[in-house]
Amino acid sequence: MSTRPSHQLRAVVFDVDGTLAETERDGHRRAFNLAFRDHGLPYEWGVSEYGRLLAITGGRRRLEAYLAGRGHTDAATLARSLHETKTTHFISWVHTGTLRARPGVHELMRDLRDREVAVAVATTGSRAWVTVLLKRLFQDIAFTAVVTADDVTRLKPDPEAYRQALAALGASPEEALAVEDSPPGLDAAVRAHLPCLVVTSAYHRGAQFPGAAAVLPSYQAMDLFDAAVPAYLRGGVTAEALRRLRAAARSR
Ligand code: XBP
Ligand code: MG
Repeated sequence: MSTRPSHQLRAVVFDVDGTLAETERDGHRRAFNLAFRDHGLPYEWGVSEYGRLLAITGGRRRLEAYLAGRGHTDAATLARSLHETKTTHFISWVHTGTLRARPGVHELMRDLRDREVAVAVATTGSRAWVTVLLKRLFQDIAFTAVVTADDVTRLKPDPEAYRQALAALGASPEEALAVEDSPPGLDAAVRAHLPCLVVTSAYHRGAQFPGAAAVLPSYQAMDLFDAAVPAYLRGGVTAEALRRLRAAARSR
């Protein structure tokens, strides 16, 4: 009789912004501010203000809500145009900037790959820059599925991106694990019934993460990872580990 668990982990679905790299404060925020400048608009998003605006997921929606709040009657059209400019700035910054993957995440992906666990992405960021960033930072990782804002009708915290990723992977929620950094991201994963590991990022350090399977401050040291993640995860994320993660999440 085989001793293998019946449902081993088959896929890990990573969020991008905040989870794979600290892209928001000095990346997207700066690109939005350059777009305001290019379009002759008198706006500049500060670090704290931008943190509050992150509650609105999706750059174009974020812009539109902000512009509507400032009385722009053409907020939707203006947001679309600004977002295109912002995306161009962000892409050139990804190409030339000093953007780095969060310490430890690439190693985690390689471990998963070597264990034949599929690696995928579900993000509310735009495909135009997401593909560039993945290629630049994780060249040796073959992402089995990449679901972006362009592929869904509803952004996180809606579960659609995660559901699409699972469909593309051919995996059930029990066979997958989500990795997120933010409350809307966690909500999206939980609503798609995936257990979710939260690795908090700069903008979400103090947030509450009800329903998370585990919450870590970083991927950095494997010993920290081992200390914070329950022992049953260390032998691989098996069906039993996922069951226990779910039970731990429910008891929070
Ligand atoms: C990320 C987002 C995105 C980025 C900006 O959230 O909401 O809007 O802030 O990228 P998550 P775009 O990490 O939960 O996916 O301008 O391309 O939207
Ligand atoms: Mg995120």
